[in-house]
Amino acid sequence: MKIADAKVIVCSPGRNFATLKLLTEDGISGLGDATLNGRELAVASYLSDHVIPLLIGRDARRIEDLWQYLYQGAYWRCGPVTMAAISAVDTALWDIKGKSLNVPVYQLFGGASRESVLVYGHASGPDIEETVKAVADYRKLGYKAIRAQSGIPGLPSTYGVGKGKMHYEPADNDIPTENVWSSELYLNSVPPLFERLRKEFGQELHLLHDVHHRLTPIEAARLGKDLEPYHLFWLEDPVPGELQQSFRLIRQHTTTPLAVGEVFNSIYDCQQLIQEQLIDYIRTSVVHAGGISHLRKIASLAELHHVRTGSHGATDLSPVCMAAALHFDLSIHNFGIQEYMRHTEDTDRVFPHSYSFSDGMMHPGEAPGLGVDIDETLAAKFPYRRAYLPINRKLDGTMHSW
Ligand code: CS2
Ligand code: MG
Repeated sequence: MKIADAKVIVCSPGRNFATLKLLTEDGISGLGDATLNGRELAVASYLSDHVIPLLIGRDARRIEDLWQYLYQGAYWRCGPVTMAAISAVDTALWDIKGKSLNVPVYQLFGGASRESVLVYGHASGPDIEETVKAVADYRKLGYKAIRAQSGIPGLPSTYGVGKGKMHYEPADNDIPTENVWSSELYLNSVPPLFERLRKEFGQELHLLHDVHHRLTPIEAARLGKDLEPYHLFWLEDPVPGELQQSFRLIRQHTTTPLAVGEVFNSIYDCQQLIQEQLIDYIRTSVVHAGGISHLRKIASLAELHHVRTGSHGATDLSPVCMAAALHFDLSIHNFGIQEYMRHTEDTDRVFPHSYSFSDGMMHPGEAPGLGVDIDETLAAKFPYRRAYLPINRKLDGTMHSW
């Protein structure tokens, strides 16, 4: 089953997506998401200029060998561009394998470990009361788990607080928007938000919060401690994740569960975090951490150490990634939760899919392969538009992590 053709489709039905499409000599096609928010064309070029020439004529059934060929063969290991490209190839090959055997991809990984997959969505508002309303709207849709972010009194804008009601798109400009940051103002604003949310919604609803890597370890420890009475499902990305051992300090001070990993590219980025049980949830995604094959290795390491998964699933992860994530989530034992931010209607029309949402849970569907397609004619009507993620500066103008 040789790979006969391959191409990268870049489109922007509401936001930019880069998608790899592989075609075998038997006429089976497979899709992989290659989207790297704000740097989409770098991955498209990596695939078109450096990977596709290596794929033509190779056996599409040898997924692990092709993964190692691209990973070890590049000499230059890891990094978001390389790993998004490898992810796309890996995902497309699993899609082809499922279709060739006429089974949904999750059946290739031991079948379903659960009936459906718990997901969470983002509720946000400019102030606490608007955030309460946004959480209520998500509850009406059936969500059992909701991430809550609120504007910070005294700061004009904050990353993570969406402008619309149900959609959230942080890449908003053809030069980066600038947000202003103050850890002091932020740390004072978050506990009252969750106090209010618990008062309004009781104990049953799962509540999550994303710090977006903006605190120091001791600040994060304070926040985790202050939030303990409100029993968060998790506190996400409390500090920049590069220094894995910095989580030791946070861990010493708080029982609030910790989640990290949306910007990680490989198992080596989270090895210490998992082995020392410094986190509770690993958030690596199919598209940014080496595809389904590599994500399964991360999940296996995590399972040994009682760490569960909680894959990134913001709007910039395409429906192809969403489908792949759901097959992965349904099959592994140590699944925790899946992030699910809805795509625009245009995106859903460009990528028709078999996955579905009902009562706060999702299922990948029973279509062979991933169960997602791309309408190339429609995709061509939405050309690429340069868009960047915002940046963050402290009140005195110093660049800050967001
Ligand atoms: C966020 C995302 O979903 C999340 O948890 O952190 O908004 C993230 O910042 C974007 O996906 C970046 O592309
Ligand atoms: Mg996040």
